[in-house]
This record gives sequence, C-alpha cells and structure tokens, in this order.
Amino acid sequence: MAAAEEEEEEIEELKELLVTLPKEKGWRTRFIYKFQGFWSQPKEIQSILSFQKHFKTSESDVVLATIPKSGTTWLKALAFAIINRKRYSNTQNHPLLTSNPHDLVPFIEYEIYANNQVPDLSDFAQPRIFATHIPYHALVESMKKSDTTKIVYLCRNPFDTFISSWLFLKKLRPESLPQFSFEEAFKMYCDGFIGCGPFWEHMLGYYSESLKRPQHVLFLKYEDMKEDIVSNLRVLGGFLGFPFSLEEEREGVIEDIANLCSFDKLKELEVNKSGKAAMAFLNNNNFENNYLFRKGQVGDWVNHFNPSMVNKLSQLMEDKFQGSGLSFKLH
Ligand code: PAP
Repeated sequence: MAAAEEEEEEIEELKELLVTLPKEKGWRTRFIYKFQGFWSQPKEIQSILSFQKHFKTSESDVVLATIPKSGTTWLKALAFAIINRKRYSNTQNHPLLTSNPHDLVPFIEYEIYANNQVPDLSDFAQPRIFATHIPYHALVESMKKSDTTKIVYLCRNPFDTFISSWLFLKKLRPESLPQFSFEEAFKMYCDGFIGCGPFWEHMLGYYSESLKRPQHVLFLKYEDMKEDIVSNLRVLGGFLGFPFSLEEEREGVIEDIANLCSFDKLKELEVNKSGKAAMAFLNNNNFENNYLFRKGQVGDWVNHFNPSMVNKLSQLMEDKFQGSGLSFKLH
C-alpha cells in the first residue's frame, strides 16, 4: 500500500477532527493541518493528543525542544552525554558509539506516544530525558508549571534550517505523492506551512519563556554552539543540574563530550553511516540515520539562496522578530 494511503487508514479515528482543521499541502504527507495553532501531520496530532492526555510530569524531567533541523540530534547527544557521564566515564564504551542519539533520547510524539501507545514511563532512568518538536504552548500544563522540569531549546537560523529541512524532507517524501519545487517549498516555509511552524512562533514561544523563567527554559543557539562549544556545554551542564567540577574541567571532560558528540565523530560511526532509526512513528521506514548528518555547518544556505530569497526571508525575520530581542548569526 502506498505510504499516503496507509497514513490515511491509520488515522481513521481522527477523521472527524481533521475535517474541522485548516489544511495545506504537506512536506512528508499529503496534508498538514493547523492544530492548536501550529502545523502538524495527522499522526503527530494523534500522538500529541495522547501525550496531552496521559503524560505525568516527574520532578527531574529534562525536555529537549527544537523545531526540526535545528540540531536536535546534536542536542540529544550532548544532553545524554552530560547527564550520564558518571555512568559511562569510559568513552571507548559509550552508548553514543553504537546508538544513534534518537534511539537514546526518545521523541514524545514520534516514539513515546506514537501509534496510540501509552507507555508506563515510571521506570525510565532518572532524570528522564525526552525530546520534542511540539511548540511551548502545546506542552502539558504540568510540564510548563513545574519548577523542576528543565527545558532546553536549541534554535538555529531560519536560512540554514530551511535548507536543511528541504534537503531532508525531499529524501523522505513518499514517491506516491507529487514532488514539489524548491521555490514552492520556500514559499511554504515563509508562509509558515511546515511541521510545527510557523517557525517564528515556535522560536518566539520558547524564547519568551526563557526570558520569563530562565531556570525553567534554557535557550541555546546552534551558531553559538558551533562557535564555542565548551562555554555552551558549561552552561548546559549547570542548567541541567550536572555542573562540571573544577577537576572535570582540568581533566578535559567538557572537551571529551564535545568531541564525542561532534558532527565529524558521529557522522563516521557505523550506526550513523548505515543504520536506521528505530522510531515507532516510522513504521514505513525509509529513514536512514545518515540523513541526519549532512554538512553540520553555519551558512551553507549561501550555496542555495538567490538574492530575492535572501531579501524575502530577511524581511520576514525582521517583521516577525523585531522588538523580541531574538537575532541570528547567518555565517
Ligand atoms: P531532526 O530535527 O530531524 O532530528 P536535526 O538533528 O535537528 O534533525 O537537524 C539535522 C541538522 O543538524 C543537519 O544540518 P545540515 O542539513 O545543515 O547539515 C545536520 O548535519 C546537523 N547535525 C547533526 N549532528 C550534528 C552535530 N553533532 N553537530 C552539528 N550539527 C549536526
């Protein structure tokens, strides 16, 4: 059965809801729907509803949030390595050497609550580390209100995020769906029609919360991490409640983690060269781990954008971000 038909059969129980929602052409699926103020695939809506109904916050939860293609894989690796560094002090034997980061830190919507699963999360290793692309406003109230839940948001400049999304989603788009052009994808991105978009609302949602409650939400930028990973890991470790001691600093533990999780290191591992992610959401699995490791650079967009695209996205960002204090390095 073609992927798109399968998808529609699987979400039979959502049909009544879907007919009430605005819809647009999807990137990976026939349509995306505006649900709770953001654009989602049908199966995501199903798992987000389940998450919102069933999730119980635990005191020490860590939530890694991103809009897709902002460095999720990198952040998962780093947070996992920081939090578990006493358990896996031997870097020769580290789980990141044999598992893709997505298989170590599960997504709420693509793994935990995917396909109508309602798992018991009480026996998860503490602190539980989850990841999500869900916008801040749609997280469960208990997670947002908790003084002890730590939310880390990794943001990336929209120029590179768009290119990364386009090249990635082109690989995943089922053959049964008509292809669309780069120009059309750019228009969809700028109109906000992309998974979890509009991108500006996603970024501003977490950004404004990080200003209001900095102990609760840490806002990191991909470009800053590329420029100075050690300082950012120091901040991340402290925020997560796993600060690096002076002795660890002297022993180079931060650098070891940065190297273990670096693009060059992860990309060359066998699991990331030839493996496939085990995410439950991907039951029609054409997702290869190597798709997650393309260039890992800041500023690759210059190889793809024409001047009118630069003007359009720059203007859009100025309109949407002005007065917010949020700005981006593009190179
Ligand atoms: P996801 O949202 O689908 O999980 P995500 O990991 O956020 O994807 O994004 C992938 C991007 O992060 C890719 O960017 P590119 O297309 O511009 O190259 C990928 O190369 C980059 N990336 C993956 N791992 C790392 C890493 N360890 N360090 C820096 N960038 C990385």
